[in-house]
Amino acid sequence: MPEPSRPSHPGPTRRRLLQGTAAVALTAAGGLAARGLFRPALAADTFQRLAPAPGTADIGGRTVQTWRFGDAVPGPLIRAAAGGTVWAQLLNGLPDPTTVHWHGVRLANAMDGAPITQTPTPPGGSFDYRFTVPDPGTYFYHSHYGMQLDRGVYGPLIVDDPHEPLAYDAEFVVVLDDWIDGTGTTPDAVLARLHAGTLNPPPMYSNALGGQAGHVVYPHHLVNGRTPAAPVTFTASPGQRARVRLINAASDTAYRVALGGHRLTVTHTDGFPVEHVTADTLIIGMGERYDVLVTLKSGVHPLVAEAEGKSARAFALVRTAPGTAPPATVTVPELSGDLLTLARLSADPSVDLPPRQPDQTVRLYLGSGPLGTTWSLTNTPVSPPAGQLRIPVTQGQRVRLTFTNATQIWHPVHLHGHTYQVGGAGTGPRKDTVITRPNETITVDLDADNPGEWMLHCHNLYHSELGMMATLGYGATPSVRTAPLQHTGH
Ligand SMILES: [Cu+2]
Repeated sequence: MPEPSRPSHPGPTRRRLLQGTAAVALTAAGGLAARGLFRPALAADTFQRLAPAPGTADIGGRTVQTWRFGDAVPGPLIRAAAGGTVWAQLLNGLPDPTTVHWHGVRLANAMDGAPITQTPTPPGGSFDYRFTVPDPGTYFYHSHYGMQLDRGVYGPLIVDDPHEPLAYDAEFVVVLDDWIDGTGTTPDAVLARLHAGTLNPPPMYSNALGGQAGHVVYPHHLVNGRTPAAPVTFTASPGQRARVRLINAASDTAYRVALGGHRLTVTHTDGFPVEHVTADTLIIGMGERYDVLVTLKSGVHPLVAEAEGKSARAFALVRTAPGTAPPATVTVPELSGDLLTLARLSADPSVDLPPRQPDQTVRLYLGSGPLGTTWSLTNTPVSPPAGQLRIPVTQGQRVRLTFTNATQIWHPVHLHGHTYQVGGAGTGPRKDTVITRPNETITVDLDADNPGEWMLHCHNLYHSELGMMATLGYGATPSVRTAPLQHTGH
């Protein structure tokens, strides 16, 4: 089992949570918003029934046929307190097998919902996920089977800190997604074309990630399941401080996020606190999360998430006063303002890894086959080995991984069950998903303290399904049942 929860010492910039009450409201539009002085839910344990099934979803302006949890996209908000237990009962109503992965959570290996550590639950079958959530933060859950994530099989997961050091009045949970399912094609059909080399090469729009932006031209980009045609509205009062929890649940799109007329104070990434830094805008890759604080001005403000390098946008509104809402096409100067970079982020000292030299360094290379029809994550820059790479580690080791991107497109590299520190102990942020740009090498350190077999993969779902994945496993050989990783063709 994982170590107990990390200590949460309030830093000098933190304030005790003010006393008060809050009502977490699910708006009619499907948005997740809070009103009034915010106090996190402190129920230690939570139960949720998750019943993924085919059906329709109203994404704002159009209804699509898709696969999703419940009757809406995203799935239900699951909320627990750190140290508590999440019990989620999966009832598979899909025509394919499925699993539920708890992205970013340092949980017991058997509960990870990866198809390598559990037999995917067949159609009509059920599976009980029951695990402790040790670390507070912003997470999400999603199917880890085939292309189901890029349909709509995902939802937000918030782990509250019983000793929350931040003070804020409102909370907005903002789930971003690129949407193509039910619009005349499916993610599986797009994947098949990418694999066959018949997908048009991605346009090379200028973007801050370098190289190609993504492969898929999505007809819609969503905030909490809504297109810009019928956006979610988050409500609060002027002068209130809102905590915005940003989750990128997309499969092939990074978003550049800004709130018109406001600066963002970045407090967390991937659930873990960072030393506070302000910026006008930030880029969030697939699988990443950012928490930001904003002190809200009076008015109706555009919350925009530009699809980086794709000339499209997701859009929502933040309303603190009566008035006319800005159109979805409104110019937001912050988008071209002060952009947060990874180099500006450092972990809050309370979550720094202890100083230590790595016991083992593993150099990894992100590569691609001809025309991007296959993708790889290997330990050699040439002639990828046959089969999937398994990285053996020993419990108690400090492990250093380097990711060298030898492709023309960026990759968000995600490790299950662990939160590494970018740049090594005492330097960058703690993260479980890190953007690696073309020709860039990113170094991360982790403590091998959670035994099992864990997936390490690109969180571009098209890349991971076409081979850009490996496993990090404890011991010389797998100690648990493992299965082939790929499920293309479903
Ligand atoms: Cu990738």
